[in-house]
Amino acid sequence: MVALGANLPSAAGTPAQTLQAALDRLGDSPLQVEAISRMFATPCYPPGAGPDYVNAAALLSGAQAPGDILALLHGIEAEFARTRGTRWGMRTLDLDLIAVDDLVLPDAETHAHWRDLSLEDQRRAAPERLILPHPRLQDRAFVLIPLMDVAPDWVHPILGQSVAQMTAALPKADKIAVRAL
Ligand code: A4P
Ligand code: MG
Repeated sequence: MVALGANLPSAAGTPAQTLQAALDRLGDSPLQVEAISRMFATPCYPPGAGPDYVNAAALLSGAQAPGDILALLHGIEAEFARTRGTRWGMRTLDLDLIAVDDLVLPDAETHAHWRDLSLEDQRRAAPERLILPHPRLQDRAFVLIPLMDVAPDWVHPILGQSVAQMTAALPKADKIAVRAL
């Protein structure tokens, strides 16, 4: 499962056009695109850090190792001129690997560390190793609502909750702020 996000125009066009172009690139990659969500307009998190985002999710299949999938995603980000400046800064394209089946990487203890980080520490620290599932997935309407279109029944291997259950647990205000384009 991959989450796509953009809040700045790129050479491919508007954020929605950039996400479509990135999905086309995934279609040309060694991975198979099994399902694509609708696109959603979502308020920037944290509020005030930049323009609103367009977010989407895709379900892919393939035999690649998780690290190779992330490298492929980073390669596509680079093609769309994503530069890494501030953490949570504005971006032309962000591709996050949300989960690979029910894999937990690198281990449950490290996962708990990243999941439980205070907001302050989240701003300061970014993991150098691949963490799966993505440690913030359960908190984010802009990830979960697109995932509802492609994998509502996927169950988080640590939290034991499905995408549908995690979505139901989000604050109502977060959910109504996410609008299908
Ligand atoms: N990394 C470790 N695990 C993963 C994973 N599962 N998926 C590493 C992707 N990357 C992973 O990521 C930082 C480091 O985490 C990398 O070295 C990577 O190898 P990054 O993509 O360089 O930095 P980032 O995108 O700023 O961090 P991250 O964690 O992807 O940011 P977030 O937390 O996803 O925030 N608001 C709205 N409405 N919609 C959005 O899409 N996105 C962000 C980005 C902020 N606000 C947003 C949105
Ligand atoms: Mg990212």
